[in-house]
Amino acid sequence: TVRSYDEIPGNWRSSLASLYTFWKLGGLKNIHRIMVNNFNTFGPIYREKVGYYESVNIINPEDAAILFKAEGRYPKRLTVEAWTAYRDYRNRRYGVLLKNGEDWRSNRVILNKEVISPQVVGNFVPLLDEVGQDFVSRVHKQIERSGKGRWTADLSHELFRFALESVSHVLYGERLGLLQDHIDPDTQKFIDCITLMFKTTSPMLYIPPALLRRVGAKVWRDHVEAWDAIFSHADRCIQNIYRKLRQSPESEGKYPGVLASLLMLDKLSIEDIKASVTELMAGGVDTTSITLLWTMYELARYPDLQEQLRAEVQDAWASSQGDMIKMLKSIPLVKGAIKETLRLHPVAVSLQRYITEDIVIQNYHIPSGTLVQLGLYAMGRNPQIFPRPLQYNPARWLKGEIHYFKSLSFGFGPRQCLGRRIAEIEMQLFLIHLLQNFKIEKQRQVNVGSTFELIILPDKPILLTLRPL
Ligand code: HEM
Ligand code: 2DC
Repeated sequence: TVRSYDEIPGNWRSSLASLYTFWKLGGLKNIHRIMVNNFNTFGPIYREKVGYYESVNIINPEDAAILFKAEGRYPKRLTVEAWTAYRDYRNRRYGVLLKNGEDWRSNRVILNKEVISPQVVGNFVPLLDEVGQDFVSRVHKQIERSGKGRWTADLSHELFRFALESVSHVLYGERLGLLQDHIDPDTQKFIDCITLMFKTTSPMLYIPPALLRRVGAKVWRDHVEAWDAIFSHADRCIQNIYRKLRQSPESEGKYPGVLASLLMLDKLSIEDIKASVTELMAGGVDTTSITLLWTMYELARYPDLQEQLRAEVQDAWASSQGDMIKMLKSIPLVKGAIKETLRLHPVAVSLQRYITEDIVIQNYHIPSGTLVQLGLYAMGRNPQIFPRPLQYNPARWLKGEIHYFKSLSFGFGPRQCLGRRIAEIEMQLFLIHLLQNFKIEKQRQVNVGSTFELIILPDKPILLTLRPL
């Protein structure tokens, strides 16, 4: 017989007990490890109440499948209230990230066509390839300048610029020029504000932003300042394209970028387009850059694996003869490496849905309307799900076996990451060019852990050395 909802294990009855584990394990910055700990204590399902929201947490791929089958026609995630509070406060429209219901769906369907459908992603390849090549040129230049035949640096800042340059090229069909030496201060501010925006969001998962706003708390003020800078810079970029398009709508058959395509399509209001394009621009910076940084870190730790990937890339290069679309079809190990990075270092600590029908998971009844979270970080490190989980092994994604609900780093279904294809192509092309040009090395002793600042980040700077082959 099925056990009742109230029998689900967990500290949910006693907020004090959960607060205690939360505090003991380092709280805020450790959510991912607290979740691992909770699964170890309670098993594959537990109920919890943290801050102002209650949820049921699951970890198994088979249970994830049940969850996503019950997500309904308008899948809804946990609302990040800091983000909606800012939009309400400044009277700015929600984009696809924050919309729900029919409004979300109608916008998303149109955006899908321009951002993630197979018919358009081919257009992104040359744009992203160009940025990848420029990154390599920039590294060669830095190596030359150093006079040491190598370049050692915390590459995160370089990767932020690379990522913003990449996503902007796709969105606007234009280069911003972020891989040159001089960077415009407004753009640097935009980059810094995205990081600040994420960082100031996480405390507000636990303390309602409305409250923080009323007492004039610093996190709220910083958060508003960050979003203000993000919106004003994105507005300028969007306005610029809009103006050009009105002056000369002819684009001579050249792919004009996502924004111009959406404007010409004329199916979404300008305000809706602006809101979603701003979200895409802001969502395109820290996510791919940090994933690439982790990948370089892992490849530096495993030099033999790095050589294997390089060999794959060189073979693919020889057989595709510069046809990048063809090339991208023959690098399974590089793709496996990206999946493997995201297994160990996911951007999102969890995936969540409000279920729209009653379900049974681990023999417990869960009523419709409940917020159910899949612990993505915990799942990626669980030995029952991924044997020898701490080993970075891209080949585990190659074998003929099916990875039923195990590859969920970008979410699932109609509400999955809208930037997924941009992110994947951008990261694949980056790694291709990097591996073709440089050896990646790191200092031996240093081991890097992770910290939670809304997204999962390295807990210390990662110093890497790039050496020409
Ligand atoms: C949503 C992961 C890069 C824009 C999401 C979600 C995840 C995710 C897990 C939630 C999906 C769900 O609930 O099922 C990632 C990862 C990235 C990445 C791992 C790179 C390594 C990007 C990029 C962009 C972007 C480059 C923009 C170009 C978005 C947007 C949503 C989203 C707009 C909300 C979609 C909606 O609610 O309909 N992402 N993301 N992401 N992501 Fe990404
Ligand atoms: C954070 O408990 C932890 O892709 C919370 O590009 C639950 C939660 C809800 C939504 C998740 C968020 C977590 C992590 C960051 C995500 C976000 C949805 C989209 C966002 C995963 C897991 C992200 C990084 C987007 C951000 C776009 C934004 C900057 C405009």
